[in-house]
Amino acid sequence: MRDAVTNLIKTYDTTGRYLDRNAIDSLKTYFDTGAARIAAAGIINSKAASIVRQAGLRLFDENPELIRPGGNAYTTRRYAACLRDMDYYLRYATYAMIAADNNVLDERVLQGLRETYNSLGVPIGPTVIGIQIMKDIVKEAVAAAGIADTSFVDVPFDHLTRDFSEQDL
Ligand SMILES: CCC1=C(C)/C(=C/C2=NC(=C\c3[nH]c(/C=C4\NC(=O)[C@H](C)[C@H]4CC)c(C)c3CCC(=O)O)/C(CCC(=O)O)=C2C)NC1=O
Repeated sequence: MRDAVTNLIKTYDTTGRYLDRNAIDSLKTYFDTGAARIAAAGIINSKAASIVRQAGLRLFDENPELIRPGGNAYTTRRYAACLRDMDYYLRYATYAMIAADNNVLDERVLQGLRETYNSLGVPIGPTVIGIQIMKDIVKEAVAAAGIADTSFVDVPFDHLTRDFSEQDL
């Protein structure tokens, strides 16, 4: 698992360099957005269950075939598994957002996931939509808390969906 700072230090240490202007600039960006990242994590923590529930409702409202007989989220067990997956994505996206590095997503979430989904017939397209809905809900909540630039919220969610989409050839 990596974060923005350890990652940068590793890069510079490999070549034995002091932290130059580029390093200082990227560190500055990281620390300048630190308070906003922490505030966003606090908001997600206090609303996580409701974010997941709301995103699920919106997803199934837009894709009702998922919860009909033959749909992958049909039956209580699979419906619950789907929301549990959404909860994983939200929690790990929060970790990545705090670390300002997507490595935790690659290592703990995405590795082998596509194979699992394919073998269980879990559809990737609606999963991507569900992740994007959660992103939108989080961004609204963060903006409502007075944080003007919420672009840092996009990064981990977009990483998850990009990885899913790229592999879904
Ligand atoms: C922390 C990292 C991590 C992830 C990401 C993870 C995902 C994950 N989701 C699974 C199943 C599942 N995932 C879904 C999800 C969905 N079905 C839909 O139609 C929707 C589009 C979608 C919800 C958005 C469903 C329904 C299952 C159960 C499938 C089955 O057992 O038939 C499984 C198979 C084993 C199980 O049921 O627990 C895994 C491993 N597990 C992990 O440890």
